[in-house]
Amino acid sequence: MTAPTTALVVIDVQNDFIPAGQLAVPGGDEIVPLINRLGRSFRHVILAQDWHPAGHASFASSHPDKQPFDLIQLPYGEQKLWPDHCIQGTQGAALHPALDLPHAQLIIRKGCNPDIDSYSAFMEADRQTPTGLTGYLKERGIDTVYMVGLALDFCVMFSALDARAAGFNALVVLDACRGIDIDGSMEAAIRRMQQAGVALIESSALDA
Ligand code: VGL
Ligand code: ZN
Repeated sequence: MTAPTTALVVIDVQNDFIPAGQLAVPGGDEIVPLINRLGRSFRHVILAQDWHPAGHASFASSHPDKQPFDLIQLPYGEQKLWPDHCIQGTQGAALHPALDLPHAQLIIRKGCNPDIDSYSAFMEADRQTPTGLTGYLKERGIDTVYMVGLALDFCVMFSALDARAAGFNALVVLDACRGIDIDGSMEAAIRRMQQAGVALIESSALDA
């Protein structure tokens, strides 16, 4: 069992992010058994769930003449556009059926504001609106967060950066993540996380 001051945060392991989903992350389903196993050694498990209303600002379909993966300018800054995904209440937004973490106590749903995206489980893309996760973790006396899930180069990275910014020790378990990897996003994500002091580890380091 890891220390009671540590938590596992499982990011966006949802049907739309696994192969055959609307925004498939290659190999996204391969990490589920490992996440289930890791989860057993954490007292505190938190799930993040991408949870958009239909017509969300991050969907290419919401903008005339735009395609998925185009970049646009929104009031809070640059936004990459995605295929419609993780629409509230749909099967695509549901957690992967093989995810087996019955002791998880909190599900943080994010990206719910129709006008603002939220890759991070801590803070929306306007960088102003907290999800409440920092307060939850602090109230529970947690100082260290391990992160796993999808996608390494988007939601996992931004969650890990925000965990550091909020003063937590942050570790990303690389073999329990998969990335989208567009336009060099994977390499850039690894570099940004290293620069921010996020520890990049393998799950074998947790078995010790
Ligand atoms: C994600 C793109 C759009 C993710 C969510 O979970 O990494 N990526 N929405
Ligand atoms: Zn999304």
